[in-house]
Amino acid sequence: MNPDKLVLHHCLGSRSTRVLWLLNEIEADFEVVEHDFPRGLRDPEFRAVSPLGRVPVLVDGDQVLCESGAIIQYLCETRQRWDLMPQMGEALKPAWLQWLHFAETLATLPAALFQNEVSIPEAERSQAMLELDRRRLGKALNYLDEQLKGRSYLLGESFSAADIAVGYSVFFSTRFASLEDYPDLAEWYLRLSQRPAFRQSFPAEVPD
Ligand SMILES: N[C@@H](CCC(=O)N[C@@H](CS)C(=O)NCC(=O)O)C(=O)O
Repeated sequence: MNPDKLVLHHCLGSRSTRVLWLLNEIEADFEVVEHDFPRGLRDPEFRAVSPLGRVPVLVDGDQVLCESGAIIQYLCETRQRWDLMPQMGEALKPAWLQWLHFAETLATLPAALFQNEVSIPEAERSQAMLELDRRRLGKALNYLDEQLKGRSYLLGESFSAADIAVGYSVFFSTRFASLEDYPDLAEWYLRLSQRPAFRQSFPAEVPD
């Protein structure tokens, strides 16, 4: 492995897709180490890099980062991609930060539903919890739909890395919710999915 190259530990369709998408957008020089989900994440060699056994992990020389939001901000700052992240003091910076972190507020909802599906035998699942998470997911998607009314991207007319962070969460959400009920959100997501870097980063079955 070339020590000068960025290394991304990735699982297909997981939150590491955010980082892969950003790396593809900025045409960075990077290598991907792909792991099978979830078994590959238990590998002792990977655990040495990521003690919690989660992806993404980005290795940049001596720096090892393992939160997708932090990695997005780190890459924008170190690569000075102010087109993708407003600088401190710019009017849109607070909104950018808010969306970057909202991405995880949203992603935890499909993540909870997914965990239920894969880790808990059907008879032991709490229908009340599932219903609560489904309702919370609908509420978060509705909020996003309202915020996107009259704008092309989260910050207005310019695409930014906040669209990447939240765009991935919407991709994950479509496993449990239809975007048909959220027209402005659906249009924005379609716009994102037409970007070449999106297509390079997601599994093949994303919408046309
Ligand atoms: N907040 C973290 C969440 C990372 C995370 O939970 N990743 C999932 C994949 S989407 C994972 O690696 N899960 C493995 C596990 O829970 O064992 C981030 O945004 O990077």
